[in-house]
Amino acid sequence: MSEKKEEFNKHNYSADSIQALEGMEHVRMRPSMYIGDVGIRGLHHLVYEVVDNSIDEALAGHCDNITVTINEDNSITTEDDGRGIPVGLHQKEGVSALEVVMTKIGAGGKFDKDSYKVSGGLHGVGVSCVNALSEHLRATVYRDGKIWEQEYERGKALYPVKAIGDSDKRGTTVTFKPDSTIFTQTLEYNYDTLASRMRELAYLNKGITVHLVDRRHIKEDGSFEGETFHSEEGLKEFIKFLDATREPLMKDVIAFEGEKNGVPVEVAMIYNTSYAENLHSYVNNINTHEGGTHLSGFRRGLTHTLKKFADNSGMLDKLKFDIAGDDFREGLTAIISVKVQEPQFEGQTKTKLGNREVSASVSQAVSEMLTDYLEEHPDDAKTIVQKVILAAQARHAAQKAREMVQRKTVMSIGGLPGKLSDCSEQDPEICEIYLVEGDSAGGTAKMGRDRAFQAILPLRGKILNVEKAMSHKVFENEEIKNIFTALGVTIGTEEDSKALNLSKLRYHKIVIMCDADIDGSHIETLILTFFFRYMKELIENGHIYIATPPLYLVKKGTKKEYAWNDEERLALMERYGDGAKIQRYKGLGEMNAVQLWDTTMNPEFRTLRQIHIDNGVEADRVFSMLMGDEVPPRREFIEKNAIYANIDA
Ligand code: 0RA
Repeated sequence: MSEKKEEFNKHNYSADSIQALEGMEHVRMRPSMYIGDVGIRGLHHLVYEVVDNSIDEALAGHCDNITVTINEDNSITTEDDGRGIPVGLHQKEGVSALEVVMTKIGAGGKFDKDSYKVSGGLHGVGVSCVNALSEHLRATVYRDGKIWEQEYERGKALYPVKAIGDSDKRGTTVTFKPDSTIFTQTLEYNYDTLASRMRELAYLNKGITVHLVDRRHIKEDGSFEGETFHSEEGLKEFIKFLDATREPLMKDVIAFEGEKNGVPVEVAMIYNTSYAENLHSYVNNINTHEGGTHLSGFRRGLTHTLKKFADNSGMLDKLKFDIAGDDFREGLTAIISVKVQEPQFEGQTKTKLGNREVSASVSQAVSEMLTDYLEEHPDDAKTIVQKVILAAQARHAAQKAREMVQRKTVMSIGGLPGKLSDCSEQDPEICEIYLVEGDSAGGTAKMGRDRAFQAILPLRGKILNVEKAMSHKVFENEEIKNIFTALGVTIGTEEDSKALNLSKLRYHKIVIMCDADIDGSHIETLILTFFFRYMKELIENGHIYIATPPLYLVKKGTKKEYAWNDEERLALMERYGDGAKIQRYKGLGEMNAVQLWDTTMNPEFRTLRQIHIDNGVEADRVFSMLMGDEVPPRREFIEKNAIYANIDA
């Protein structure tokens, strides 16, 4: 009996360790299953994963400071002042708990600190995944008066955990270098990307201090580039940051927090003079792009509460038409953050919360807390109802304009915009459309293109700034109507008046081609803003690109080459030596059709920049800032030319 039991245990133990090994091997074989992708996003994901563990420690009340350092060699160091990962013997595994946490997939949850796990979403896969995907990782734990250390290569421990000194500090430090055989696209960290995540974490978890240090850049005073993020007011300040360039309709941000049926709910919101709805939602600190039950719960609670207020106010008495759900959210910027014990993430990018029960919890919490708030702030209540009435009126006007676009699109089978030079192929998969600034460049592009699969739509000058226009104005705009018709995109279905219908999309590559100067980049941004606000799914599905025309032509005799920036120009001039001639292209119009094809349109040689939304919250802020009323922040931003850093991964 006892013999048998021992054998059973032995067997079990070895099966477990084989599983552990397989787990780590599996991460290396199928990294995308764990971190989404092995491109620039996945690379940054590694940092978020490690930091999430420190945030958990902070949420459990044991840690105040987190420091993330980008080292000179693009390795990352994260430090926290938490309790330190336990280093004692792990009974079941027979090695130190630290080694288990670092080398066993899914071990993080084993030592439950009753925090909110994020299983299923992209985060929460465990720091062991980061270890598996790092060519080297060093874990240092300050605990029980000692400094403990263990190092790993590609997830394998190099030696058992050892004490390397004494210290009265507490905390965990992890330094990892992503594996170049896995992250083959890039190993370089983007400061802005990390900064916006650390800022977001500081707002979502008030009271915690997050330092970001970039040791790759030394400032004039000898210190390193970096920032410290800390928020005392949390979401309230997050809203102020997001809406900094919008004009508020109320004195202060509406904010409340509470718990309903075991679901902690935090909301901050404000109405502004714009017409856009900006709702951002989080579950366990993860941005839920695709929304889900918490967001629908928020919408329901908001609509229900405001409708009740509006009805009771008597302000709706003279209104001739009904108020729709959308009307309550025009000009609304809101952040909703919930914590869910066992979140189920669904959707294409696994960023949609599926837990049914959360919807009622959030809706009830919002109804109760917002009712209290409005009773205490009658001025705000009145302002909101007035805004809602205006929105309802505008919606009726927009409905009419939209029906016009619709009719035109439906009629236009064979009735495409006159300015469109279509391609001859029919298969959207291989078809491309170039949206070109100005008729003259449009003409050159038309001559230079491969008409089999490339279509050209010239756009007249500056297109409408949709950020500042009510939606019926947008749908009435000629250029925008042309874009809808040419692309074959319609809006509005039976259930949802704003839903996009992309089933008849005529081109899978939509390329914005503008001059490589300030005006060109402004127009580019206007067009991107339009796509972001009105056809976001096209960006999300990877259909939107930016063409990159060269800035210079360097010539000597019969030799000539193009340069896309000053660095390349200087290199060419050096190579060509004396007598090299430089032509600067001030616009697409200065290139002839052959040059434009060679440099910018020929798939063999061109570089297209695919637009991604790296961080939806940041993209929202950037577009409202770039296209809003306030000039100084825009100028500063355009001068820094950081837009691509934020929206183009
Ligand atoms: C398991 C148990 C305890 C803390 C941690 C893990 C922990 C993990 C990480 C990862 C980064 N920083 C961290 N800090 C702590 C609790 C141990 C105890 O009860 O003392």
